[in-house]
Formats: sequence, structure tokens, C-alpha cells
Amino acid sequence: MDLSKRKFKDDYKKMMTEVYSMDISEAEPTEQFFVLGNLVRTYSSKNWSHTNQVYVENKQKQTYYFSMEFLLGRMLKSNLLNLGILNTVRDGLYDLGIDLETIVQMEPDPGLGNGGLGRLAACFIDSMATSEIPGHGNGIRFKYGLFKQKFVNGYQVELPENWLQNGNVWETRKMHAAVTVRLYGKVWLEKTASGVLEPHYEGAQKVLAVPYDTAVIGYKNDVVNTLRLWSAEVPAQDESTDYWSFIHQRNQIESISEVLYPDDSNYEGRLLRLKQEYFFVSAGVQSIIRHYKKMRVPMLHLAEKVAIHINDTHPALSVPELMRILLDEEKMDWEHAWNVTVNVMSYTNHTIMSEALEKWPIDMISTLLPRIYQIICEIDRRFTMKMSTLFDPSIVERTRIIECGHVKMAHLAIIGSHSINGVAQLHTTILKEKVLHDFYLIYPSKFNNKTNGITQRRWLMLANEPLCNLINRKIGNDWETTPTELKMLKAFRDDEKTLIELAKIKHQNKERFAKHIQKTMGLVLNPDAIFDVQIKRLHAYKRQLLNLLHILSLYFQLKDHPEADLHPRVFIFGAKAAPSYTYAKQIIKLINSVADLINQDTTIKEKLKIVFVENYGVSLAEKIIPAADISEQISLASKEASGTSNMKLMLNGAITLATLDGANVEIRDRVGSNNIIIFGLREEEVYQYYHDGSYHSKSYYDRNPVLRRVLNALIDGTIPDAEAEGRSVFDSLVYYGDEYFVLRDFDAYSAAQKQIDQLYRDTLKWQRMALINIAGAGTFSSDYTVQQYASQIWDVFSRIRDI
Ligand code: 26Y
Repeated sequence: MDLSKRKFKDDYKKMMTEVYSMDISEAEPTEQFFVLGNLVRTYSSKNWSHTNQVYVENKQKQTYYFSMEFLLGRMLKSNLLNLGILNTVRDGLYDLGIDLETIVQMEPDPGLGNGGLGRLAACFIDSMATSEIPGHGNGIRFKYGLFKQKFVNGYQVELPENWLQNGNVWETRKMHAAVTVRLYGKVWLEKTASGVLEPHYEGAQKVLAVPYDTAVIGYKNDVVNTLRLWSAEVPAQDESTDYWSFIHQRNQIESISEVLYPDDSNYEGRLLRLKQEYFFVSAGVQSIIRHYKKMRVPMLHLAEKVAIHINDTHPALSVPELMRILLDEEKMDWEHAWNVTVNVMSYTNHTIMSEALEKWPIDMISTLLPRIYQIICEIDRRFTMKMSTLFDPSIVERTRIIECGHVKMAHLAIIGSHSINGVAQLHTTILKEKVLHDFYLIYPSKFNNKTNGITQRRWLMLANEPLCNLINRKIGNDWETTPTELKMLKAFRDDEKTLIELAKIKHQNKERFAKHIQKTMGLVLNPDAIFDVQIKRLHAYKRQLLNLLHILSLYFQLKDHPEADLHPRVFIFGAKAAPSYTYAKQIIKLINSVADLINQDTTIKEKLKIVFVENYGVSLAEKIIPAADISEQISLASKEASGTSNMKLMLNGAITLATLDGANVEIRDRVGSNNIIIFGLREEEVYQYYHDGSYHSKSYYDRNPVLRRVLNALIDGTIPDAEAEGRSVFDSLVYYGDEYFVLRDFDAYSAAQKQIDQLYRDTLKWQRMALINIAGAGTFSSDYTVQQYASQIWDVFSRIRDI
């Protein structure tokens, strides 16, 4: 948008008077933030209503991205950037004596997601608006986001994250768009005069779903899409309602949108979670249908105007919910309704880990959602009948939705969608060949790959302005909207001046991060050290332990040979563990204890430091990533579906140290083997071990003296105050089979780390690698990812520009 500095300053002062009736000089940073947020809203509001109007007038097909999680991060700067007024506003505020960076910190970071899946959804809505795709988010307005993590004596403690405490300047409550969601009760079918079965309900609990809409602003293109998050409320009561029963009911209902489940990849079959899933799915589908009906297009054509995307299985109940509406309310027959539903729905799988696959006990589903359960049974019956005539009975048995008293949500999503995709090439191949092989035999053409992506706006333009400025000076700024243009940087691979500038920027970013750590943790970091970063949820399969064991081995090397020629290292960890995941929490405690041991040992001359940041999330990621030299992507091959921090780190010039897992494979293909450090077991080797059962972790302990010493340190009192945790981890690795092959990959990992130690000393060579990584990162922009979803799955194209 066009905005002069003078106009902005006038607007800002005026808004300050309107909202707080005070002068800017009297306002606190929180108030300064709130006023700026309000002003940004007014700046985007015209385009928001205009975009919606154009969508309606053109009857354009709309995509709705259904996701239990949207891990948005702070929105002020991102909105300013996308409106094209970031610098104007920064300068204007400066003139008014206000520092933009200070007020940015006043915004709560809405943690409405656990990790990769939730952050992907946030990148996607940003990219859809930027790519002019009519695409909107649909999710839950959790009152409490992911818990706030504190370390007490090295242990993770979880505190509530009350992000809405001071209000949310970006949202608009849309009471007129509220819908009713029914839970529990009884349902039976009765034949009507015309012979069709009609459902009758009795005694259902009604929940009012109230939408809160947030503008999703496209990058400098006047498009504003919508993120709709639903809040559960008590419907209006009639006068006979007893006061206490009302209070009871209110507590029950409001608990639905109260708190995000803090588990990822570890499913627990809790009733409240099932309620949450049906709640936002039913509200979302109802509101889509209500909107569609205004267009007066026959319901049979729904799939020409609407695409619903199921982000992992959490919204899989969209399938029976749309069927319910088409059958019961729109009176469509089964075949037509099914055809429409399958054409509307598409599904992404984000994991092959069996413990993350949702399956609900049938008693639970049939009690909570009686009509939905009937429909699921009928989908299952028809699927089984049809497939029995075409496939081997054992295949049909394995692919059914209902099995052993449970409803399998992945099966429901697959059968009910026209497209099933994995999130990286390797992951999709594993789905087709192993995990979902039976379904691949049945529906080969439904399967496809869409490699994940990240938005370069948040992860480069906002997080790393110095690097952006350098890039723009070298190759111009076309890459902002055509990120593959970053490849032009390759022309500077042998330009010493550019490489030195890159090194300087990295150094500045490291200094900035070091300052932050000194301020928040009191730890002094040496910016000349290698900053080695592993930031992701704490999970055994991600193998933070492999990193830790290697750190211990370096520590002992330095203890034995204080003069050893090691380049100084700072190991940076950021990770939350699911509160119920004991093993992950033990690893957190162990890392913190090893950090105490190493950070306090003056005999190793500051050569090693460990920083475990508390409460890792989007805001911290934005600080850490630009300062990273090494990106640790060391999951056991086959287990990480894609990873996305790998892409963010590479975009910021970190060198990837990785197994050939998830999107690491594609990163290697992009930058070439010389510009990435690959080590460890390959996916085929892992499966071979599973097949022949020949992995015996204890033999690595017995035979490898370095590893033995490191492992013994876990149980011999070397590590302060972590006996129980050390013992548990030791036993899991040495005696209980080492499920994720940590000991098997230890030597390969150590060798790779040694190679890095050498490589880093040659600054030009290192920065050349960094440059090639930045130049190759454009392919991993979520702009391209959503464009592929749009053309290959959703069949929606931008037509905004045509009018
Ligand atoms: C069932 C429930 C407990 C559950 C909740 C959250 C299950 C899974 C999750 C979240 C999974 C997740 O974040 N997966 C990650 O998705 C990223 C985006 O596709 C991938 O990059 C990453 O490899 C994968 O672990």
C-alpha cells in the first residue's frame, strides 16, 4: 500500500487519541503496540472486504485448510512487511521517539501449535495469500496455547500460556456467523413417505461455535484471506434453565476450546480431544456450506467451488460431517453425496510413527457422535463390500476403517479423500511402499508428494535483515516473489568480497544472539565459536541424544588433552517435551546437567559451551536461526517425515549436518554432496535391520571404548545430579535395544563432526558452502508448495487479477 511517513505519523497519533485518549509520550510500550496493531488493521480492512467481495462475485473456488494447529508467531512485523510499509512505519515511529523493535516484543506469541505441523499450516496461509490463492485456515481458538516451558533444577516444568490475557488485536469476533455443533444424544432413522431414511435426534448437547477471524495479508498484492478460529460457547438458554446446571454445562462446553493438547506424534485417546476435533470440523464445514448456499449453485457442484484440506488425521471427521450435511440436510442420496465428498477432501500425512496414528474406541465415538458413527459404519461397509470383489481379503481386512473396536482415522481420511500426500519425496515413497502400501495398491493414483516449504518472508526477510540487504545488493529483490531467483547468488561463489561479507553478517547475528543469551541466561558465548544448532521437539527419534553423547566425547577428549586442537563450539538446543513423555523429559534433564558440568568447567578453556534455551518457539527460532553455523538434522533415517527447520537454517546460511531422512535428501540433491555433511544409516539399512533383527546395541558399547566411556558417564556420577535419568537413558541404549540406532550411528556422526571442525577453519570455503545453501533454498519456499497443492490437488487458481 502507499503510505507516506507523514501520513503514518498523523494516523498513529490520531489512533492513540481515539483508543487511549492520550498523547504518545504518555503511552507505555504495550499501549504503543496495541495502537499500532489497530492501525494496521484499518490499513488492511479495505482489502480484506474487497478480497471477499471479489471471491463472491466471481464465485471462485475456495480452499479451506483444516488444521488443529496454526503456529503463527507474532504478527505485527509480518503484517507490516506484507503491506509493504515496514520501513515507513519504523522510520515514522523513530521520529515519534518510539523503537519498533521494543513494541514488537509486546505482542504475545500465539503458540497454537506443537511443532512442524502447526508451523507448516502458518507458512501455508501466508503463502496462499501471497500466491493469490483463495485459501483460508480453519482451526480452534485455544484459550491456552502450548505450555510455557521453564527449567527448574534442569527439569522441564510446564506453565499455562495465557496468550489472550491482554486481548488479541488481530482478531474479529463474528457473532453473526456462529453455528451450532451437536454432541451426544440419541439418533434413529425413520422412513419418510417418499421412502428415504430421515434421522431423528433426541437429547443432544448443543455447543455454540463462535468464529474469530484474523486477516491473512498477502505480500504486497492487496489480497487478504481469512484465518477462522472457533471458540466454544454456551448457546442462549431458555428461562427454565437451572442456574447450577447452566454453570456445569458452561464449564463443560468452554473446556472444548480451552487448551491445545501438548502431544505431538504420541496419540492418547482422550474424549476431550475427540470433542475438539469434531467441534472445529463441524463448525468449519457448516460455515462453508452456509456460505456456498448464498451462491445458489446446486449442492451437487460443491466440489467445483470448495476444497477442504485435512492436515493430518486430526480433522478427518470432515469426511462423515460433510456426508451428514449432504445426506440429512440436503437430502442427497448416498452415491452422489459420497462422490461430492471425496472430490472435496484431500489429506496430508505427516508421520510414519505408529504411535501418532489416531484411532478412537467405537464406544467413545458412538456415544459422543451417534450420527457420525452411523455414517462411518456405512462408509466402512460399502468400502469393504466393494473392495472385497476386487482385492485379496487380507488387504481389505487391513484397510478397513473399523477394526478391533476402533475407528482408524487415517483410513477414514484416505478412503474419503481424492488425494493423499506425503511431505517429502522419501516420506511419500515410504508411505507408498511400506506404511500405506495396501492403500497404494487400492488407490495408486490418489498418492502424491508435496515437499514441505517455509515462507521466506518470516524466515529471511524478517528474521535476518542484514542478510537480506546483502542479497538485494548482489542480485536485486526479485527473489522476494520468485524465491528460486536466489540461485543468482551462485555467481558470487568465488567472489571473496561477498564471502567475507557473508561471514561478517553471520558474525553479527551471532553477537546479537550471544547478547540475548547473556541477558536472559547470564551465559557468555564466544561469537568466534561454531554455533551448532538443534531446535525441534524433543523426541527419541530426532536423536538429541546422539548430539549429547558426541558432546560428552568432545568433553572427555579435552579433559584428556587440554591442548587438543578443537575449534571452540557452542551447542544450542531448543526443545519442548510432551508433558507425559517421560523419556523425552529425562533427556532434557540430562542435557541440562551436562550443560552445568561443561559450562562450569574452567579447565577446558571455554572450548565447549551448551545453551539449552527455555521455552523454544517461533520467536526464539527467529533469533537463533540467523546465528546458526550448523543445522543438526540427525533423526534416524525414515523417521522424520520432512523437517522444516532444515529449510529455515539452510536459507540463513547454516550448513546441514544430516542423515538422509525427510527433506534432507532433497536439500542434498539441491546443494550437492560437497555442500552438506551426510552421515549415518540409510533408510534401506534401517529397514534391513528391522527385517533381520540383527542390531545388537550392546556390542557397540562393548567394542567401542570412546562410546563406552561416554555411556558410563551417564551412570558413574560424572554428570551431576542426574543419576536416575542417566541410568534410564543408559539402559534404553545398552540393554533395551536402542530403538533409534543411536549407538550404531555414533562413530559416523563423530567423524562428520570432525570434518566440520576442519572445514570451518577455512572461512572462504565455509562461506562458499553457506552461499550455495542460501542460493539453493528458494526451491523450498512454501509459495511453491502451496502453488503445487493449488494446481495439482485443490484445483483452485487465482483469478483476482482478472477483474
Ligand atoms: C495425534 C496427536 C497427538 C498429534 C499431534 C500433533 C500427532 C502429531 C502431531 C504433530 C506432528 C508433526 O508436527 N509432524 C511434523 O510435521 C512436519 C510438517 O509436515 C514435518 O516436517 C515433520 O517431519 C513432522 O514430524
